[in-house]
Amino acid sequence: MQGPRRPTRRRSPATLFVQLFDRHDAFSYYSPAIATLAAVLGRAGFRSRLHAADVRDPDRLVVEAARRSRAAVVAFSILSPSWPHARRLIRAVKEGTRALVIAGGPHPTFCPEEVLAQSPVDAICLGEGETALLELVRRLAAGRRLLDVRNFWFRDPDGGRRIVRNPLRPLVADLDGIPDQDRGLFRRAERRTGVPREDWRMIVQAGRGCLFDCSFCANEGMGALYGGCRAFHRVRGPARVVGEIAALVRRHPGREIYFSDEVFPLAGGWFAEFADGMRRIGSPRFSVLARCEVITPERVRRLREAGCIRVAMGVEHGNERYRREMLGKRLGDAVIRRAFAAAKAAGLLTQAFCMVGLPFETDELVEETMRFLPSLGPDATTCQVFNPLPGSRLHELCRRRGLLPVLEPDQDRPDMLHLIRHVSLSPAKLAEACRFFRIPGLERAAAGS
Ligand code: B12
Ligand code: SF4
Repeated sequence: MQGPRRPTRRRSPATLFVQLFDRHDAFSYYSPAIATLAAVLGRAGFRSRLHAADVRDPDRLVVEAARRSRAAVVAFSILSPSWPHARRLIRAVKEGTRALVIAGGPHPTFCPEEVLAQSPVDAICLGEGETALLELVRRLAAGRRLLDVRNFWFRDPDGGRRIVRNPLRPLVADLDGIPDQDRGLFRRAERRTGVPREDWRMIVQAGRGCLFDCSFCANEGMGALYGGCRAFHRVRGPARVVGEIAALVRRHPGREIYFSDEVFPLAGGWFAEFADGMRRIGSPRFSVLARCEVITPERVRRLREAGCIRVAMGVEHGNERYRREMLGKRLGDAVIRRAFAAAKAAGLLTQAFCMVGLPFETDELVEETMRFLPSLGPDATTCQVFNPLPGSRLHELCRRRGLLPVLEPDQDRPDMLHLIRHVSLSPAKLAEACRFFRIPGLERAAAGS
């Protein structure tokens, strides 16, 4: 490859990870992917640094960070909503440094051609990154050829149009072999940006993937890469998960652990072993995400005993038929009501997720969501304006039906908001729903969509 400096014998090449975030968005900032990849590199003796790039920061800050850290590799982890922001920064780093610029995460995985066409990135990583990135950095340190590292697609090093598309390597078979996240990497960045997001560093995962196939979610796209959602879905050993939590709780006593598994494994022997382990370490506070179908009075009782204080469940929409047919969520109103009632009866706080501004939604359908969600009596409701996610069936539907937002380079939205075109929903109703569900900062944008 052209560009990166040859590493010296004494110092291994440093990787500067770039975390894209929006300090006004509560969902932003901490990336378990970066913390995991940095831990893998660290265990092998390679240094990592972090630059937290707020959407409003001037581009030169990332260039200065790359120069300051003498990074041989500048690595972006990109979710689709932050792609417009990422590609600007990639361009700046390519123009301002000689580092090898790479990108991974859901967006490069689902839109590899677009990422290569719309930015001067040197290489992108598709799918899981642990072993691929480690091999890339090892080869760079040894001054060896990079172009055939599996999972990576490389831009032609001779500056031509050719792309080297390497095949995927197998999935990590044993998640327990992956080291715990390097959460300390985020500490310095937090000080610099002044964003106190200590809590977000408590994200733990029991596993990867999910066995359902909702049409708005990228889970199916990830499964498709690896021969199906079943193959992609893996869980860590319960003892390993409890061990990570015990270490976190020792360091940050009293803080809440967030399981980010989209469907926490509540059934069978896995959960029984996990719950025993959690009780042994004093049942530290944690929260989970769950599907309503798997909630039973017995399971939520055991969850509560294990230390769980909150369960969040995706309701998504107030109209059962729309939920089933458009969103691919075969979940009846009665099942949802039972799940919320059972969780409350067990003494858990409940959180409901839903969306507005969905494809072909009407004012009446949005009103149904505004009626149904409060009727469940959740302790919190998190509503989002629908974002068509590459990797999901609904993104494909929006593309085919001409509903995708057109984002020209000069229209990059700093707020990472990508509203689709609506054919049957009035801007006034969308704005009203944003006010109703207190979606910060979005009602003005929705009214103008
Ligand atoms: C934890 C999580 C979060 C966390 C952390 C977000 C973050 N910045 O990482 C929080 C709660 C903050 C969050 C927020 C959001 N999230 Co989220 N989140 C997840 C979740 C549940 C797990 C991701 C994770 O950490 N996995 C563990 C790590 C180790 O694996 P990984 O992320 O898959 O990364 C691997 C590879 O992708 C690769 N990789 C990743 N980055 C890089 C970089 C390099 C250089 C390389 C080589 C490799 C590489 O290697 C990693 C290890 O194998 C996934 C769902 C899922 N099951 O994947 C959704 C998911 C990533 N989120 C998603 C979305 C859309 C969001 C939000 C936009 C939601 C919203 N509307 O507000 C926000 C965006 C916030 C932001 N701008 O960062 C989508 C992304 C889809 C897409 N096409 O981009 C997903 C896939 C869920 C979905 N519904 O489809 N999220
Ligand atoms: S939305 Fe949740 S339950 Fe549905 S497919 Fe995605 S991860 Fe699975």
